[in-house]
Amino acid sequence: MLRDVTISRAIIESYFHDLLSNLELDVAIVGAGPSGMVAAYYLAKGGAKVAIFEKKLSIGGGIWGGAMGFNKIVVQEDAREILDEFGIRYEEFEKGYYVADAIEVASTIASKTVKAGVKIFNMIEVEDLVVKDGKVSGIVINWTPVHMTGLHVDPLTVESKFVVDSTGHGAQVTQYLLKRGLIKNIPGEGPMWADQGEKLTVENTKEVFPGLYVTGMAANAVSGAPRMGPIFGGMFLSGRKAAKEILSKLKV
Ligand code: 48F
Repeated sequence: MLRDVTISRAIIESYFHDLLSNLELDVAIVGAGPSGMVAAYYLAKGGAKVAIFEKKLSIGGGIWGGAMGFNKIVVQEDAREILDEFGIRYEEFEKGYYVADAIEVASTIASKTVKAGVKIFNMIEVEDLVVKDGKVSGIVINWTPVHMTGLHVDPLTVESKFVVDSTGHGAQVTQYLLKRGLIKNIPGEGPMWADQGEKLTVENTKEVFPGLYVTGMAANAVSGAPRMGPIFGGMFLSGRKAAKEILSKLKV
């Protein structure tokens, strides 16, 4: 006979084992959108200990709905090799424009990322950063429902050598530094311009404060670069670039 309490014990022991073993990380990624998951995948492949914290119940960020709910995304030539790396199928619409099924993209990236060794904690919101001696050295986490209900409950912290702000358009994690006067300005993203937005999201992927990287739309929001809509190559390339740079710093 199945015991209800054994089911509970299995979940609690397994979950808290994972949580405890991810309290000290090489890299804490905030946000399980395309840029965050791709960064986590390459970091894990490179041997880093990495976990993603996602405030929503579902992961995937802005991938699922394609554009206007038409669940297809477009990827340009530069990023095609990342679709190949993940084994995502696509069709060439016109030279240099590849179209993929948004559901396959989100589910495949998520699956490969988890199987590469990344633990994804959903329903956990990063509400602040740990900053010591002028360097970001961890994240402050709380259950999303605590924030939603406005309950007065103190958070926990996770220590990490690097934090990656992959929170998308709001650059929510970098905003915590702005609020404290530790960085001067976050101009926010500019109006739509796919070509420039895609180039600049990769260029703007960088360490914006010691220990804090930005990727994807957060990178453009922090630098005032354009949004780009339903083309995703820049998100993937940004995640890969952040992973490469962080891996080389971790080795140093
Ligand atoms: O927005 P999102 O998909 O970020 P991205 O990787 O990709 C942007 C594209 O989806 C699209 C686009 C493509 O051209 O413009 O918008 O830059 O994913 C961001 C994730 O971060 C989570 C949020 O729920 C989403 O899943 N997130 C935001 N703030 C927090 C957070 C937070 N404070 N703590 C944890 N997760």
